[in-house]
Amino acid sequence: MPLLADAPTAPTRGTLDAATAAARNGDVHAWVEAVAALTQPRAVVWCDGSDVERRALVAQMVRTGTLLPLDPDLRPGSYLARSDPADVARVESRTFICSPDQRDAGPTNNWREPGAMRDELDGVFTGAMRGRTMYVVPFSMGPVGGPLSQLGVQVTDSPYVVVSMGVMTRVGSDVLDLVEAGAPFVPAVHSVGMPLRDEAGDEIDDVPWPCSSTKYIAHFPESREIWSFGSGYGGNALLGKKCFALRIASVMGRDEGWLAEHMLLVRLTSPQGRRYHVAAAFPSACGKTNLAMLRPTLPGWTVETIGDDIAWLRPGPDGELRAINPEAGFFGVAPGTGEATNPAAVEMLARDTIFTNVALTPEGDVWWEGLTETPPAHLTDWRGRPWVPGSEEPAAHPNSRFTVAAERCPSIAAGWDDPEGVVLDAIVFGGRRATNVPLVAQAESWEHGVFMGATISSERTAAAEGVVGELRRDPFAMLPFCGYDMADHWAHWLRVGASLDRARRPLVFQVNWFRRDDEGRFLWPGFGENSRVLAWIVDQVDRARGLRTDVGAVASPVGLLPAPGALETRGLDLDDATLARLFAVDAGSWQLETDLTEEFFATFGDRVPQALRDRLARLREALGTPGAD
Ligand code: GTP
Ligand code: SPV
Ligand code: MN
Repeated sequence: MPLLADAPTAPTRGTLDAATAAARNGDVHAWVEAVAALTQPRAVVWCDGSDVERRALVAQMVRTGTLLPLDPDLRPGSYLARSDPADVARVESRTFICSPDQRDAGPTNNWREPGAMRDELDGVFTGAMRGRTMYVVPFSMGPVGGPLSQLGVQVTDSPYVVVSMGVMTRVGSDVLDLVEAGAPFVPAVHSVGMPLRDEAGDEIDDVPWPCSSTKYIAHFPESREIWSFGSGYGGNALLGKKCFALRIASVMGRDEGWLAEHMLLVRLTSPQGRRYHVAAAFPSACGKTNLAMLRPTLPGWTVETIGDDIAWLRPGPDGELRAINPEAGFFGVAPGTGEATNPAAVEMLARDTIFTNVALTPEGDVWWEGLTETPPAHLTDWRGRPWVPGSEEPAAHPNSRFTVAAERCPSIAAGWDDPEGVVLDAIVFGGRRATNVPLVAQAESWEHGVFMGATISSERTAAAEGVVGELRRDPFAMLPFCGYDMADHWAHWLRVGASLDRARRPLVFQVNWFRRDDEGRFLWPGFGENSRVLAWIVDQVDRARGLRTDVGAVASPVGLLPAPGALETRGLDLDDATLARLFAVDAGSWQLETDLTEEFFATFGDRVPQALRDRLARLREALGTPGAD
């Protein structure tokens, strides 16, 4: 027994624990009071999500220089925000999963012991909002009150975040009514971490984009809490998005039998008028928004948008898998968005959009790399500096973004926000791979599909800090977003699949738009031409259902590939050699991939489901032993 004198002194903590206790009791008012006692704002404002409120906040941000109004004739209702140059992307190294047991966070997350993290957060949040207004934002992920929806309340000291949350989620007093009546909610606390008064009460000057060099994006899966400090950037600060709708929701889904995924959702209609719903998971900046808004080049097909980033999937009463887009807007990558690549997005961004870190034209409009082929002769770059064509750095930050309401999307599907969701026919996994991975392959079974998802690797993009282009594993495109052990996530997928009706279970596919030739050029034209791949995917759905009897696929070691002629390539400027390269499966390189997969699996220890180990063994067998021919 330790002597009393040796016992560690209890940490002197402020009121962070009081906030947690109030949230656990479901008392939103006590929670807000406790957060205010901790962060010491000058005022507390309860938001109702109204247009009057939005206009007032926008006007205030125009005065403080946070938002620059664009020319109302060129880009009505639209604004440009320039972030601090050091606050432009998600900070994965400062993102924490604070589960009581480290094993539950798994090897892919930064884990912190919850008590230790609470102590640290208590320190940084104490007085963090001094001199600022604290806004209380009640929001719903999914239609308010829907059977697949969830509620949250975010407090924040950033008007940019309030207005952005109003676009990206359903904010309103109807949500607060539900919460006050006892509906469970996810408590989410956000501060930019730059108080306007010091401890002595002396004033500190504000800046257009306040943030802190100290950052915390902390999640407590057990109490479903989110605490975010120091950043104003999308995924770090709009807490309904990655923090709630993926990290916390994935844990809810694990416990309740559903799935929260980094997926777009589309409805396809064939020339015969048959409708299909497809969900696709690609890592950040790997083409979800583009595929979600695709304008098919194949005659007679239509693609309508349901969601572009997050989908919640839940088994329905008849053994089907239902999906909703829990968001209400799009926070999309600007660079690369142009008339030739994504005309629907260009049309969508014509008005009522907040742009962050794009370039400004002398006329008061926006520009980014890829919007037009020829850049304007003079621009102001994303940091506010003069820019001319040929300048060393890009005019827009590579991770510059637009924030716009889903309703603005010209391809938005009728009933996209149906609270019951849509029934999924196919699930697609993808990544950005210059080599090896074929344009499209179909999984032989649900288990094989889970193996495909579990083993995705992709070249890094600018959506998060890190070296762009570096290859990394990004299982289910959820590496930075799964709130629990990734291998448990795979086991959960196997369980959910087993609970579905076999005949109604979605088919699973893998795609790669990014394979390159020896000169580094993309082999596949991508964008609207991806409709050809989608058409093959849903043709395979028809074949599985006995609606077609022609041969659609041939076996390969890595899955079923389109049979000769089954993928419509007429009208494409694509020779047979290029087509062959798009589907080439090189046994030697794939043997190396399987070695890497084995190493990757080993990092999860015994939590990797046996079904996935079996699939790896089968893949090796199918590839043959290297050298033995
Ligand atoms: P997050 O919002 O970060 O999750 O990204 P996302 O997955 O929605 O990616 P997005 O659709 O915004 O695309 C990112 C980049 O990839 C853009 O610069 C696109 O132009 C480019 N891209 C998208 N689809 C294709 C494609 O089919 N082929 C090629 N070559 N590039 C593509
Ligand atoms: C992503 O990085 O996957 C995004 C942007 O969609 S963010 O909201 O910042 O996560
Ligand atoms: Mn994303």
